[in-house]
This record gives sequence, C-alpha cells and structure tokens, in this order.
Amino acid sequence: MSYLAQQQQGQDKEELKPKLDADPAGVCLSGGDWLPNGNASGWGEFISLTPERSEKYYQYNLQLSDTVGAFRKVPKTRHASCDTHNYSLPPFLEARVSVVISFHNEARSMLLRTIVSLLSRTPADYLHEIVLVDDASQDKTLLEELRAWLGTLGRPRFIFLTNKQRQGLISSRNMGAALASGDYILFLDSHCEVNDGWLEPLLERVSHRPNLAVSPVLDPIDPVTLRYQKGNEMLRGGFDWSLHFHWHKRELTNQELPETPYSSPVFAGGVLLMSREWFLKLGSFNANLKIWGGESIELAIKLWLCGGQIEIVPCSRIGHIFRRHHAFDFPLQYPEHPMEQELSPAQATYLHNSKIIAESWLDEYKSMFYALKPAARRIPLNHTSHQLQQLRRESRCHRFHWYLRHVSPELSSMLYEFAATGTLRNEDRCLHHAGVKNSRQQLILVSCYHDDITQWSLFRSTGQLSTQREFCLSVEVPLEVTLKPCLRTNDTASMSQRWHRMGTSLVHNQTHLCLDNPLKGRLELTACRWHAVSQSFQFALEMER
Ligand code: UD2
Ligand code: MN
Repeated sequence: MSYLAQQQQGQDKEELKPKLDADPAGVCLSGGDWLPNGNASGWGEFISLTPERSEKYYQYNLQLSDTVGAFRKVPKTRHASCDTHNYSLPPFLEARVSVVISFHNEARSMLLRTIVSLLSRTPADYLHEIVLVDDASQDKTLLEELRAWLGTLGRPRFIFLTNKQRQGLISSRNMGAALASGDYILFLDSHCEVNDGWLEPLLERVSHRPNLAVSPVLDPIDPVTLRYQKGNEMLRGGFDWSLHFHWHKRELTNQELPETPYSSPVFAGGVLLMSREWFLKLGSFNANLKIWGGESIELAIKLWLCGGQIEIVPCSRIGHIFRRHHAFDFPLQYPEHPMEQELSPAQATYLHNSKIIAESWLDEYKSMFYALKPAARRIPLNHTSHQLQQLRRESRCHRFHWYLRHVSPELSSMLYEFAATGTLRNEDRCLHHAGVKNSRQQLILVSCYHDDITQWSLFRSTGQLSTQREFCLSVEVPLEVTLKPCLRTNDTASMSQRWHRMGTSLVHNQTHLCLDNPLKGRLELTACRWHAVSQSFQFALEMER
C-alpha cells in the first residue's frame, strides 16, 4: 500500500492520528488531484509561483502541466502477467529505498507530480526517503515551500539540499547519494511519473543478486500533449564508439517472454536502481564528469567490468518526458580556449565527459573513440585518476576487451563489420552530410574539426559506405554522386551503393570508377589514377584486415 493510500485508510488508526490532525497534507482525490493541505487554492498558488512561464524555457507544455493536477491516472503499459506474478520480495527492513532527484529549473507542477506519483504508487514501507537536490534553480523559494508541505508528512523522510552554484546533475546526484541512508538507491529525473507496481519487480531482481543494477522500461510522456505512452521493452541500451547512447533491438531466445527481465550493456538512460553500498564502492558517478551526460554509461561500464550486471525489467514502468532540446544552458567550460569557438558549451561538456570515459575504461580501444571524435584530443583534462586506478586494482576489474566479448556484441561487431570508419578526409577537407536542400541530400566538403562532422563507415560485407544516420554514398545515372537511404543488399539497386578500397582510393564496384574531388568541393566519379591527390580519401580509422 502506498504512503498516501495508507494515510487515507489509516485515518482512524491511532498512530497516524496526531500527524493527520496536525497536518492534513496528502489528500488524494479520486478525480486525480492531489492537493497539498487538502486545499485547491494551495496547489494553484504553489504552482503559479513558478518564476519563468514560457513553454520554450521548460521544453514541455507548462500550461497543461499546471492544469492536469499533481496526481493523475496513467495507462497500464506493462504486460498483464506482471499484475498476477507473485513477487518474491525481501523483508521491508532490508530493502529500504532512497530516491534521489536532482533538478535545475523544473516547473513546480512537474516536480510535484514526480514526487506525488512516488508517494502514491510506492509501497510505504519500502520508500525510505526522497532526497531532493535543487541545482541552483532560478525559483529560490521552491524548496522551502516544498519542505513546509512535504516535511510534515512524517514518512517518508525528505532530505532537501540546495546548491548555491550550479553543480550539474552528476555532482548533485552524488551529493544526494552521499546523504542517503536506504539500502537501495534510485536516481530519477524531475519530470517522471512512476506507474503502478513499478518498484516490486525491481526489488525482486536486486534482492537476490546484490551486484545487479536495474532499470525500468521508460514510458515516453509526450512533451506537448503530456500523453503517457507505452515504452518499448524490446530494446537494450548501448553505445557506439563515439560514446553516444543507442538503443539496440533484442531478439527473444526460445521460451523467453517479452516481460522477462533481460540483460543490457548499459542502463535505460539515467533511471536506475542499485544497492547504495555497491554504488559507493564503485566510487559513485565519476566525479570528474561535468554538468550533464555520460555518467550512466560510465557507471554501466565500471559496473560490468568490476563484477556487476545490468538488467532492464519490463514489469517496472516509469514515465519520463523526453524533451527535444536541452531546457537549460551549459556553463562555458573553456573560456580562454580557442575550442570555445568551434564547439558549443554543450558539445564541449559532452566531449569532455566522453573523453573521461575513454581514458578511464577503454584501454587500447580508446583509439576508436579518438578516431571518431578527433576534437576530443584537444580537450584538456585537469584531474588525476588515482581513485579510479585504485578501484580497478582492488576490485580486480576486467579490461575493456572483456566488455566487448561478454557484454556488448553490438560494440564488438562494429569493430569487425567495418573495413574503415570515422571522418573521411580529402586533402584538408572532410566529407560531410549537411542535411536536405531543395529535397536533395547535401553532400559537401568542410573543415574536419566540426564537432558534428559526419562519421562514415565502410562495411566489409556489403561495401556500403554509410553515415550514422543510415544514408549511403550512391551513384545515380548519369554518374552523379549522391546520398540515398541505404538499401538492403538483396535489392539489386543496392549495387549502386557498393565501394571498395584500392590504396586510399574509393572505387565504385559497378563502374570501376574512382571517387574524385577535382574541383575542390564537388564530388565526381572519374577514371582511377594511381596516387591522384584528388582521389585520395582517408578514413580516421582503417581496420587491419
Ligand atoms: C538523460 C537521463 C538522465 C541523465 C542524463 C545525462 C533519462 C530518463 N534521463 O537526461 O538521467 O542520465 O541523460 O546526464 O534517461 N539537471 C540538474 N542539473 C543540471 C542539468 C540537469 O539537476 O545542470 C537535472 C534535470 O532537471 C533533470 C535531470 O537532471 O531532472 C536530467 O536532465 P534532463 O532531463 O534535462 O536530460 P535527459 O532527460 O536527456
Ligand atoms: Mn529528463
């Protein structure tokens, strides 16, 4: 029974009475409105104090968020069998959960809905505490007001923490975790709604295997309509060699049901639950990572390499608003550095964090990362990694090739599938896919130092040369070099998309002509000429055969 339900039902119970008399907070109305102090105007007043009222600022429909109420019903998205399964749960006293939420400029109604969904849908005895870290939000009175309301509930315990200066979500989550005292810790974004029965399936898994960390399936909540949708349980989390997160489709093995928990190379984004002790033993989130990005990939790698596992549990569902753009600014990372001209602060931050992951864990494979992200070489790292070296030694962590072999077949198959990968350079310019113009894909040659410069991969088996967005370099009649969606190789038209290497030339299989850049900027197909500079195209990384 959730805390709120218990409080309502327990109104006659002696032990709850004094608290309820003193503070009638926590009324869950059947219409779906959870009203602090049981007072409709309280909610309105509370949320109207959200300082910035534009939708663009939050990147979701603020007006709607303010009107749908702090509590609402959400559709059941998990498989029916999850409701009838008898979860084997640990005793309450051994499985107290601390929820850590860090937020920066979250709308009041949204943050409150996140908290109220937790209070309403989490078995009271398991929900030990909620740690709220205000990461220097513009709304200066929010936390105090929340404290006034929530702090009086008695249970669960609330811990409130305010950063005077912006620390970013990674440090903030670490600070929250350091103050937490539950057996398990859950990290949550501040615009989530947990669905019915979200916790039991997670606890069942981790209580039997202390080194296991778990994620729910994330159900997307539309940022415009706030419609709660069903997330896909057929995906595993992963990343590519540029250390960007990707979803990979999974296949069900014989007899495996879609709702059965399944192992995953990384978490479903940043929402994860694991033993607090194990989290601290792993050194928490890497404290050298800045502001936003990469921390859950870093944790996933060190967890697997140092003796843990990760599972995604489809019977556990948590709704999350996936925003299309960042809703916040990134602080300048390198004010005096020329790089600041080439990279936005968001790009510089992400690249910095990715470089830390590569340097910490990728061993000899970090050359793959640098080949795909050459700009990362110039990112300065001003820290020591003693702590990490100690962890690797003391916990006898595996080297990265173990992860390739045992955890992420996708990542290792990228190594074997490609004949070459990375930026594709001709003289001092690189081949770049610059989007669509006049309904044609634009293929241009630009400076190789753009952060988002196109990464190409030449597939060994098919000869296709494709961008990360799955466009393939193609030849159209009469001999025009273009970009087209990659075709399946059983489609005969895919013959126009096949290439092979001869030295540093790229030879088109069908015509036996070579890719050429004779006019410095326009690609053509011409007769191959040995050692012609305009026909020489170098990938950042050429694999050994
Ligand atoms: C995704 C993850 C998030 C984290 C992040 C990368 C999901 C559902 N979310 O976030 O958990 O792994 O990627 O780091 O997979 N915030 C701060 N301080 C800041 C910036 C953000 O506290 O300086 C808060 C923010 O209010 C939010 C959370 O951090 O609650 C995550 O940020 P986001 O929601 O803007 O980004 P998202 O969903 O891509
Ligand atoms: Mn988010």
